[in-house]
Amino acid sequence: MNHSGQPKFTGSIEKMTQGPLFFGMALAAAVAGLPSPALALHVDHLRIEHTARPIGLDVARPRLSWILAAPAGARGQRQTAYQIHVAESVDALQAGRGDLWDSGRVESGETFGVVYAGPTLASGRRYHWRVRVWDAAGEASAWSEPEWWQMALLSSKEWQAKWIGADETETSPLLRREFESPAPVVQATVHVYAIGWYELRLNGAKVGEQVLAPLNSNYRKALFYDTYDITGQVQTGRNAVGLWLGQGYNKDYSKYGYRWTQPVAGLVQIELHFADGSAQTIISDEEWRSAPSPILANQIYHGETYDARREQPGWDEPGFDDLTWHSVVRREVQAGPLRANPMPPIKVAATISPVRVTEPQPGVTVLDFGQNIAGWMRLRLRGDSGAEVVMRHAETLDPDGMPDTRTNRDARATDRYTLRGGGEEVYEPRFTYHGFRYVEITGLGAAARLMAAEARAVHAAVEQTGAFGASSPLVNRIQENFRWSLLNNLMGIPTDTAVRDERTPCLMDSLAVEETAMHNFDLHTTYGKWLEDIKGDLGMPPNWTGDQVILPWLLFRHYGDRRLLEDHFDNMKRVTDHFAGEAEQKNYWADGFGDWAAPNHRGDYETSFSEGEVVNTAFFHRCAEVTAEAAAVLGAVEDARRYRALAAEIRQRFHDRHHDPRGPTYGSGRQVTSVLPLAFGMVPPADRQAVARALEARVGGQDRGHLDTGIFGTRYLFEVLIDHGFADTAYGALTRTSYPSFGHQIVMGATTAWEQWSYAGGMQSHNHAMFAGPGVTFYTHLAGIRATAPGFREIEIRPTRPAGLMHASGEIRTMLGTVASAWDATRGYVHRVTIPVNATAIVHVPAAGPQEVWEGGVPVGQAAGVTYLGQAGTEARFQVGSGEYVFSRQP
Ligand code: RAM
Repeated sequence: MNHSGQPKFTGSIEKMTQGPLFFGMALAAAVAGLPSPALALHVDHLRIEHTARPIGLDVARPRLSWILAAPAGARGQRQTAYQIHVAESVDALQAGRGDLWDSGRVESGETFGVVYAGPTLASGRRYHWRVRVWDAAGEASAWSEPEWWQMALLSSKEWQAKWIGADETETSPLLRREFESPAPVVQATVHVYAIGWYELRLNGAKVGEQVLAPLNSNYRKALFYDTYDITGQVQTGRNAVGLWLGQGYNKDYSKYGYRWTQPVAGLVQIELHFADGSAQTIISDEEWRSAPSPILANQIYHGETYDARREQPGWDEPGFDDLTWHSVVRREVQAGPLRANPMPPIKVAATISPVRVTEPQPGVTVLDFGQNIAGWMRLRLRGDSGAEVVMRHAETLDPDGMPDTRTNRDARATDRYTLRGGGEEVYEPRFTYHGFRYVEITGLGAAARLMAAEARAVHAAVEQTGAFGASSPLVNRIQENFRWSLLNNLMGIPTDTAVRDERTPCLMDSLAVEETAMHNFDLHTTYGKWLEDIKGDLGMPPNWTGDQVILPWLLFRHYGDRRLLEDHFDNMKRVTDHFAGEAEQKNYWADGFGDWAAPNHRGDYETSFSEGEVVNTAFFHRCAEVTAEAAAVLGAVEDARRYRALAAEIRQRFHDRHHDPRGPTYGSGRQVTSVLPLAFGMVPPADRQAVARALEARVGGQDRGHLDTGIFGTRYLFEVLIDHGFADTAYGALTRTSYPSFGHQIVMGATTAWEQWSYAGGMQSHNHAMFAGPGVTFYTHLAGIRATAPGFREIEIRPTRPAGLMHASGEIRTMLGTVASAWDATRGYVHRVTIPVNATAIVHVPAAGPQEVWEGGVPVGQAAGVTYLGQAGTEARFQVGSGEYVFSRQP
């Protein structure tokens, strides 16, 4: 746990020792060898379709992006033109040729969303590219370092591989074949997909670092296959490829999830390329052989049973005798088309040692890993052949120190390992995962000695792009808990919980936290894939189904992704129209989940519903507004008008039906009934302040300074209060330590966000992401970083300074580069701000006028590149361009 108050990258424990990653990037770039040290921009962070060096890209007209860094001290820098070279070899690039595509000099400030416009890209081909730019003064940068990408199989016809499996009674079969590589390969690639989970092996080693692959997805729509570069692993002469299959999201997975009904099967296609230009393809087919594996049972919820005595050493190496193995079974698979996986795969992100080991009962060892995670344990053992060790996972302990598995519900979360004997053995499961902090191990003793135990935290390997820290250890721990719950629930889909027998696609849970997630992690491609999964599902009310309307808009705002908005626009309209069509008949979804999981002492399903109609009407309104905004961006004038009119109608109806002028409140007057109308602009402007005051009175009075909200009220409560001048009340509720509050959870030992405010109940996981919604407010309001134009091209830096908070800092790596804001009021007021090249910002400084403000050690009037814009109440506003700034109040 780190309470230093500085931004810390804690999503991965292994990275925890690193300091802030992004401050000083410009400086580093300046040192990293600019040819003309004085002024030129530095081009870095080249991405294609938002991905670094994708090995399997199946976008026909991919989009390119880069990030610019200005030399230290430079201000107001921007790009005025760019040039892109794409070539079929690095040598061509280095010889100065974009032999496939040379964009020529393009007068443009665009650094992302630049569409490749060269000749048609070919399947499996690797392309090399580089960029240079011209800055505001017309100075050319050096060319960037060369980067590359590789295309996937662009048409399903190019898949020659056949679906193969084993006898249906095999829970986790091994499949293998050998092949010959007649000459050294210059490029070797493998594409793989499986029904169930797979581990791919080549010549005795695992291919890639992925676990729990392939991704869970809406299988009716798309199967996302993985591609690996195996150039270094293929040897001239004999090779062996092995495919190990597990059950994954099979028929025993929740009926609310995307699941398979067919038995496990795999699809493998290896492409070898040789120096003479020839190629060879090896596929999964009847030539493969199969056998049972040491995994005797595996199930996503219940765990894995592994008998190491049944290992077949060498099965994935050439020369292994597979005479006793069986022929594989050909399978016919009816499912959506195969597509290249666009999102970061699932990996082991951290390896954690136990912080405490106890023996609450004789023969029972309990490990505490100090952090609630999703994943499994890795054991090192020595002992006798046939001895069995059993691991039971839990989030909590009972008063006697034994695992309390109540929150697992029907997930048995138990892994069993039978020792091979004769030396050290290492085991970690492959085809299951658990949500846990504690593990009970039984079976240890003379016959099975534990040499080491580590927890392996597993999630989609998203990049960390945000950091937040403040002077309050409690707020920092809340931030930490939010991050962990988000990561623990980021697999192929955002899941509800990693713990019990669910882990399903809950659009409502995701909707409540997507902005927080995007401020902390790079979710561009992950959410793009998620939108493909959920597009067109119309079964639920707006606060669930509305995710597919609102998320494209959030992605457009955060990443400036216009193509995604275009791609989803028709669906956004369709879903909003669908809501309009069913609103009356469904009584405005009065029975919907509403402000799900507001404080309720029982913490169970029946008592978790609240304020269905208010919440769903608010989200219906939000969908109409967002659709109108998207229409305006895309130039669909008539649609913009129509959805604005719909939003106005919804507001009117909402007002007529729910407004109580005496409050002034809406409906029951519970917090969420004011929070959402204020957050979503449903309150007539003239009434806003009065409604906010009534909300503040409710929080401070009847609710004794506590929140009284479920996932949506909690998402917006704090920022609505802050935006209306009640920062102290907001901060008070945020930092309460009595029930119901995040602080209460933390006092009770929480290292992740919980499903309910109460500790125990009928439906109470301690590892749910859905309450992490206020995390975005840490960035937007406490650190004060807000995008006022899509993709952070325009930024407002306007921190809130509630009583009791002495400093706060946030950094976000945006499409343009790092935005940072760190203020400190411990002595006077100092505010450090970093604005990336190509962006402009308005910075608010608490001062009665510019005469009170200094920047960079001089009166602000003398500071380069800072323009006073006027006062906003007690704050002076300044316009700045890119660069680093240090504002302070007159010393
Ligand atoms: C449970 C989930 C989730 C919620 C639904 C309604 O199944 O855990 O959090 O979205 O209920």
